[in-house]
Amino acid sequence: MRPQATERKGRDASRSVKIVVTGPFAAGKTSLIRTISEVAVLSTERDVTDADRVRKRQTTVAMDFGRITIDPELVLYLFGTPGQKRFDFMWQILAEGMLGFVVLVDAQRDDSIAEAADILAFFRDIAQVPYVVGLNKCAALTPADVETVRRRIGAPPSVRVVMCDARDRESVKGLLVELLLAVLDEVEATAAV
Ligand SMILES: Nc1nc2c(ncn2[C@@H]2O[C@H](COP(=O)(O)OP(=O)(O)OP(=O)(O)O)[C@@H](O)[C@H]2O)c(=O)[nH]1
Ligand SMILES: [Mg+2]
Repeated sequence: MRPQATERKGRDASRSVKIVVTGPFAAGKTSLIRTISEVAVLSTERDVTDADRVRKRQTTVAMDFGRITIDPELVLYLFGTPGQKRFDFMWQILAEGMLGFVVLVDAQRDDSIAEAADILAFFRDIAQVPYVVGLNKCAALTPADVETVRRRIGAPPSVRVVMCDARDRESVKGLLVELLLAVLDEVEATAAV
């Protein structure tokens, strides 16, 4: 799938791009988009009705949508996916036309890391676009743990794996900048061929 961008011509010419935030149930995807969005986030959260209810009362059932202006010429539209497997039909729909994606994981939980590996494999299969891995809830992680999580998720050494806090604006900004750098790396690599 080719990266897509729309360009508005004129005095305030700006480029808007689509970024997807995916990852397992309760990784912090909705929190991340709410933390960084400059507009009220459109969320589709409903009460959790299955066994996951002990972890969290509400879950995303379709998508989250937010927006962040990186500079006057670059606006990111952020789409958060549902985490629960029963809504995975939305993943492919939301991935359409994305420039890149973030895989967010609850780094405290083995099951979240295992699920993130499956989700990453799915997204890599449907879209050959740059991505970063965000390790949320990472207070107890050491640098060695980061490498262990990288291996378990199946991200190669060239992929940025970044500790983050989805509730902290600067941290989320840092993660998105890493994604944009990954996009630039790819542009440069393509130009060099
Ligand atoms: N400790 C900690 N808790 C967090 C962090 N980010 C989010 N949370 C909490 O973890 C839970 C994750 O919530 P969501 O943002 O709804 O997660 P989600 O990935 O959108 O979940 P689904 O849509 O259900 O897949 C919430 O209770 C948050 O308050 C973080 O960086 N650290
Ligand atoms: Mg959510």
